[in-house]
Amino acid sequence: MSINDELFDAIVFGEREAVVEVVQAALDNGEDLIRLLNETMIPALREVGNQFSAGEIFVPEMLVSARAMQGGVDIIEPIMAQSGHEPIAKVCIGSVKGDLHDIGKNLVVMMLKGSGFEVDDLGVDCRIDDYEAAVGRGSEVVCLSALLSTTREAMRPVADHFSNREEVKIIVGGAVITQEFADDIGADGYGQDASDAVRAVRECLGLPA
Ligand code: B1M
Repeated sequence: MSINDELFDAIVFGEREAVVEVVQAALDNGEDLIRLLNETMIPALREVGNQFSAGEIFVPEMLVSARAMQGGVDIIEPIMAQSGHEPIAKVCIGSVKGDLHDIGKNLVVMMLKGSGFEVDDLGVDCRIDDYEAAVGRGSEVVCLSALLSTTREAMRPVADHFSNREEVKIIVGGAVITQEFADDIGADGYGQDASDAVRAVRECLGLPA
């Protein structure tokens, strides 16, 4: 069994210790961790989602897989987050009100930090007040993440709240978000995945790609 198959199965079956072991070994061997993340770890969680949709597994199994995945992300995060430069700008990010999914958001945090931004991570189930407080702490960009069709509408009041403040930019993303939706709620940008989120943040601040 290849290291990729082993890691894929360990996430699907929720074996956190095995995930940690394989990712640590990959790190020690100097493997490309971003590739491992994109080509093995994220597809493994997609498979978990497919099994959930098909009624083959239920929320507890999804949760165990998510914890196993996070075990691997926790190893990758500090390596990716080292940018070694003065922060380009401060941004905040949170999963919107009612949304408890945070793995994708954590990957966006990782990529933003690795690209030189200071990130105020607000966690999950964030209200307008949480974003407002982060802007008060100096965030120039408010990043919103949503994974559920039922929670994406929670982005709209946040975008409305900041709509007449030119200095605060709004970037949205997550599996249920599209460019059309971003335009519809008046967001300043949309990121399709974690690296595209960095592109969108840079663009809304007028920074070169
Ligand atoms: Co949930 N869940 N879940 N879940 N879960 C999904 C999202 C689902 C698609 C599964 C399915 O049905 N196939 C489905 C949503 C359907 C829909 O609304 N369209 C779903 C559901 C229904 C639910 C519950 C309602 C289930 C229930 O209770 N009956 C419930 C809701 C809880 C809540 O939030 N209130 C629920 C709960 C959970 C767990 C807690 C068990 C767990 C989350 C644990 C955690 O996050 N700590 C969980 C999981 C693990 C999933 C799946 C399997 C995996 C999500 C994930 O982490 N993906 C998911 C199925 C799937 O994704 N196919 C599913 C990997 C991650 C790297 O991708 O988060 O998309 P993603 O992030 C990407 C991009 O979206 C983007 O970049 C990331 C990296 O590329 N991105 C941004 C994200 N944020 C961004 C912000 C940006 C830009 C890009 O700019 C600001």
